[in-house]
Amino acid sequence: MIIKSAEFVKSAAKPSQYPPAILPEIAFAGRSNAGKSSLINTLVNRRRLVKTSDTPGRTQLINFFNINHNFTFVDIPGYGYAKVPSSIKKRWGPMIETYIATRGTLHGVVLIIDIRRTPAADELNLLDWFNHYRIPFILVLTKADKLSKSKQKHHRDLIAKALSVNQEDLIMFSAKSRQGKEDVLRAIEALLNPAST
Ligand SMILES: Nc1nc2c(ncn2[C@@H]2O[C@H](COP(=O)(O)OP(=O)(O)OP(=O)(O)O)[C@@H](O)[C@H]2O)c(=O)[nH]1
Ligand SMILES: [Mg+2]
Repeated sequence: MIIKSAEFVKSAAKPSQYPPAILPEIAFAGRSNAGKSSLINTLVNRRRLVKTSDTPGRTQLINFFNINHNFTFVDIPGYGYAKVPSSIKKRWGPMIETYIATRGTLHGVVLIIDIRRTPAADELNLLDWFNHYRIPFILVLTKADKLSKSKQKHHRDLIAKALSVNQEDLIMFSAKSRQGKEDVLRAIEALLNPAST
């Protein structure tokens, strides 16, 4: 898949603010600071289409991006950052669950996990939602550049066990080295066109 164009469409908190449900959608979810926005920028070859930040919890609304005038990437705010005000934390769960539950054009979710962290209850809860609402998902371990190749494999093994998935289901990725970019694009293409794979 070649990404030729990427444009910000809008930010939304609730369904009445979502753009019209026309194009197929791929959403990017994960813990705050995991590297969701960086992953999207790498995939679309743009340094700053999506704002990234050293301050976790900066992305607090659902952001929609038109890709190739053909489908939509959706940057979902991260969860699990302690310093986010509790009023925002309380909004997060319903905002995300409503999006996942009601967005008929949602073809799949890319769940992004920092390769150095062991997934916790938050990740398992998200996977429960995906299964409950029958949303296909792919799993990406990002910041792989922070570990040696042998440590990458070791951590992939630990994360696979924690999530009860096969190691092959975990794509290793780095926004810095661009390792895994083509693998992620291929997996997204399969989510967009399930019949052709
Ligand atoms: N070394 C390295 N740093 C990364 C990588 N991906 C993201 N980062 C850094 O991690 C920090 C957070 O990245 P973001 O892409 O903003 O993370 P996010 O998941 O969108 O965070 P929120 O929007 O706050 O939920 C930034 O300082 C990035 O530069 C990566 O693959 N390698
Ligand atoms: Mg972000």
